[in-house]
Amino acid sequence: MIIIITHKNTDFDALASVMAGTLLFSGAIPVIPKSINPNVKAFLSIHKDIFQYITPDQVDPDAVKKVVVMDVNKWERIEGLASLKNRNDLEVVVWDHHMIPGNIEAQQVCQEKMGATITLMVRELKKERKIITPMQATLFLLGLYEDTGNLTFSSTTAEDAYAAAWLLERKADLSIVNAFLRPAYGEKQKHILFEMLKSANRIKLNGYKISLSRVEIEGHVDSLAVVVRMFREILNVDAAFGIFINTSRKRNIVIGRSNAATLDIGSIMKALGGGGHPGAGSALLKSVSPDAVEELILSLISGNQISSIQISDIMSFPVVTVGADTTMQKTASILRDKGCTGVPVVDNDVLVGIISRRDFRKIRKESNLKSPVKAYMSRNLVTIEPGKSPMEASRLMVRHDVGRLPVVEDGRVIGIVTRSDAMLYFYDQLPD
Ligand SMILES: [Mn+2]
Repeated sequence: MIIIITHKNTDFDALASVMAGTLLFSGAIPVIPKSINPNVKAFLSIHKDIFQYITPDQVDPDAVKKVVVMDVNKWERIEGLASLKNRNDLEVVVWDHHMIPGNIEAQQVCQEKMGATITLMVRELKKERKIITPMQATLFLLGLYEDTGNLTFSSTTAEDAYAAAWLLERKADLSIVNAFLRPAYGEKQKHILFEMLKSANRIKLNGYKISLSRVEIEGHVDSLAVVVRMFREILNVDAAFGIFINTSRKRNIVIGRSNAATLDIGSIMKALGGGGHPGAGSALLKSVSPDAVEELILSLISGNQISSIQISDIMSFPVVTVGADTTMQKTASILRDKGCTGVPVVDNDVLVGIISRRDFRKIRKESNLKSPVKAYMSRNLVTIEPGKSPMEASRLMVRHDVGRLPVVEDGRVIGIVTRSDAMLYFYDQLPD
């Protein structure tokens, strides 16, 4: 007997990969845990006849000769089939898009960094020229869109998008996808969201706008990640964290969501003993006070682990400057020689203005070129400190409509950050 299994709290990617597996491993029986995501539960309640499967308690472990593991590589996350772990005559195959090390030892592993495991399965289905039904295409697309946030998470690869196109060609139904990806958001969740909004604080840290909120919850609540996502969207911050305090169980669940490519929630949660993706993650903290949890999160964000890149790392220096009494003519030739579009103007080493090519438009006649630069420079100074983040720099540039920011430390100009420095930084950050 060949079985295809996946992780507890089965999501669409896991379910889709198991079902895709049945097309690739003929005769293999899909096994779906009893604990599944609320959205997946809703989907299966309608599609049970089409996507048939058995639960782990219906499997006779001794009869299993081969097991195909989807979307996971850790035994702890498998429900009810722990005894398979110790079988040394078992053939094991793992398909996974998470690159974290696991403990399921397999003879055959297909582990690649992708937005979703189903993308790896689609590659195989394509290769073997399998024909899939529109229903299957719909489920596979649900998995792909859920794990990639409709192809927007930074973990999304080009192959994910090609796989989505392939599934759409095979008539994946987007209205079904939309209906089931819509979060399970009910009265309980609404109540928690309102509580979160009441106790929300907004902090600026390391150039990011952050909001944290603590809420006490009773028992188990589904879809807290959805609540935190809505919370972040409503407050329009770069990252939001919900600390859900369960006093009766003496534990705190921390869920984070980030919209800033450079603020990796997954790595913050990993530091707290949990995990996740750059955009979303969670951790479970037992017997740690909510105060301590909050402090930990803030120190991780402000600490160097996350945004280790500071303005001083991307700025250009030494800076070309001109004195306030330099003539416009001389300034023009400096700009030309150095290939800059603007330079800071200093008076006795103190920054007094900025002169850019744009300011030369104010020149009306030839004789104006003899005037000192201070007559034409912009005195509206927007500067940045070397310890700030590139994110903060881009915000300042947008807000003040300037293309360069002198980097000032103790009143002295020590460098300059231009729009292109910031651009290069953000493009370098994109995962490959
Ligand atoms: Mn997945």
